[in-house]
Amino acid sequence: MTHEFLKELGLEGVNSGACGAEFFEPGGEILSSYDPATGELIGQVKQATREDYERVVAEASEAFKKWRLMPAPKRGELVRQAGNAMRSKKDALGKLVTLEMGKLLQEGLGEVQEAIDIADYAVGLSRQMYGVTTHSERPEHRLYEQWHPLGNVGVITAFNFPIAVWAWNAMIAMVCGDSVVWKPSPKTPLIAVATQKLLHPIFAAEGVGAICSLLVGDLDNVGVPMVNDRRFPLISATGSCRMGREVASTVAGRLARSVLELGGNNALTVLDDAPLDLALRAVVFGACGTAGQRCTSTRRLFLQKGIAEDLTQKIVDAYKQVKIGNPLNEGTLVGPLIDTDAVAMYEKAIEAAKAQGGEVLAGGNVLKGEGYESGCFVEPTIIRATKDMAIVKEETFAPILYVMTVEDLNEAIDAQNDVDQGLSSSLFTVNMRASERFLSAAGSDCGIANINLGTSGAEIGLAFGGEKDTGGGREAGSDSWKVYMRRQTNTLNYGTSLPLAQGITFG
Ligand code: UN1
Repeated sequence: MTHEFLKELGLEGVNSGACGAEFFEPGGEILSSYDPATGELIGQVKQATREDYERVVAEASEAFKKWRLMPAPKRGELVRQAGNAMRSKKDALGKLVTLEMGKLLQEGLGEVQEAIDIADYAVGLSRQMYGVTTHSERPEHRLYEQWHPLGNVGVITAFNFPIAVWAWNAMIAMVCGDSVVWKPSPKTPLIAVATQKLLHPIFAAEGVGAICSLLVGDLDNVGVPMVNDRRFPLISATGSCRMGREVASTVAGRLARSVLELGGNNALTVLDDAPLDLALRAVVFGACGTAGQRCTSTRRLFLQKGIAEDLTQKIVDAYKQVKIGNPLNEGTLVGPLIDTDAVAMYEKAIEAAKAQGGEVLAGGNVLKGEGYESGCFVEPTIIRATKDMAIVKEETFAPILYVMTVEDLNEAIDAQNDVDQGLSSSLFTVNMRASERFLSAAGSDCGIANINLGTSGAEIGLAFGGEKDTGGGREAGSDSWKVYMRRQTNTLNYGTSLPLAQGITFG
């Protein structure tokens, strides 16, 4: 099938996957990108070699020297143009996200909107990167702190949010005065190339194209060198806990910073008093949305015993209505998984759940036949489970929901927190004491804790990220920007003597 919007995005033939000061022809192997819904080839990208990596990083480092001196609001002006460029191509970019990644068109468009939102946020931020001043204990001295650009930021993104998570990092890092080198997932290279083609000219026109760089390439040529490279004072990586552990230890080994956004095993709890219609919709969106491939997808459901049977039945009934198919088609609610490896993990998790005593209440099958030839479609699945089952504590990047019954909120909080990951969590209740308890220091241990809405679909205005094995990183809004800058404490003596701090007299 030919897709007109690919041309609109400048994707044709074999696209270059290397861009520093400008796009150039890299020397690596050709990477093919397939539509997970149909198995059809969408496009191809020529990957970067180790030499291409060197060229781009050298150019990014050079561009940083100029970019860091540009006044932050001026940098914000270019980021404003970047946001507008994405706005002008929202439709085409959203369709490409859907085509290449497999999420619904509504979600593809929503993801591009999230990238636009963070660009808008970054523009305002470019005038608000405040440092504090305070009173010196010494006479005629002034104390203040400044935030300076940090350097090159390596941004390693996952397939599931192929543009928004890059934008969370890139838009903020850019107004902070950093160079951004993007290593996208090899599963979604085209959206990265299209975004780069769209935004790079804005920076190139100012002679700083390489502050917005791209390297499509494998681990050996790009990923591993980047994580080890002292020219990157910050690596921001999204992906599995296993990947995150390697990034964390390597980056820490060279005493640099990492921002990690790793696995989640997000729980939603519904108490007896909860608004059940809201809970039902939140559960279905949270567990089935993006075919369960969000870091924030709902994976565990704790139901208080009074409503457990009834709500479980309603969710099972709702799952029967969910239309599985091509995500570009209207009416589809669940698209494909990213590839057949993901399907294999789905099957493995269901087998494990059954072996550990779980009971499949809905779904559980890989779909075959017309419309499902790519082999990537699976039924969203509900499994009645117990909280001590080992599989319940693992993240499987697929639409599998484990349902468990609890006595009360305390039991739910304990069970919810009794996993390695700590990204997102939700409680449904109208009881003020219960909600405050859930949000208290003795409540949810996650980076995100919601009341009466689902675990996924966070806004960009506050920080996004999680605790424990989720990696501890924070991206997007609030004061997440600080990690992209270096803090300098300044003490200034405008007097004629040299008093020492702490009252010390010397000589
Ligand atoms: C992710 O899955 O990596 O909160 C990011 C959400 C989205 C971002 C998810 N705004 O579900």
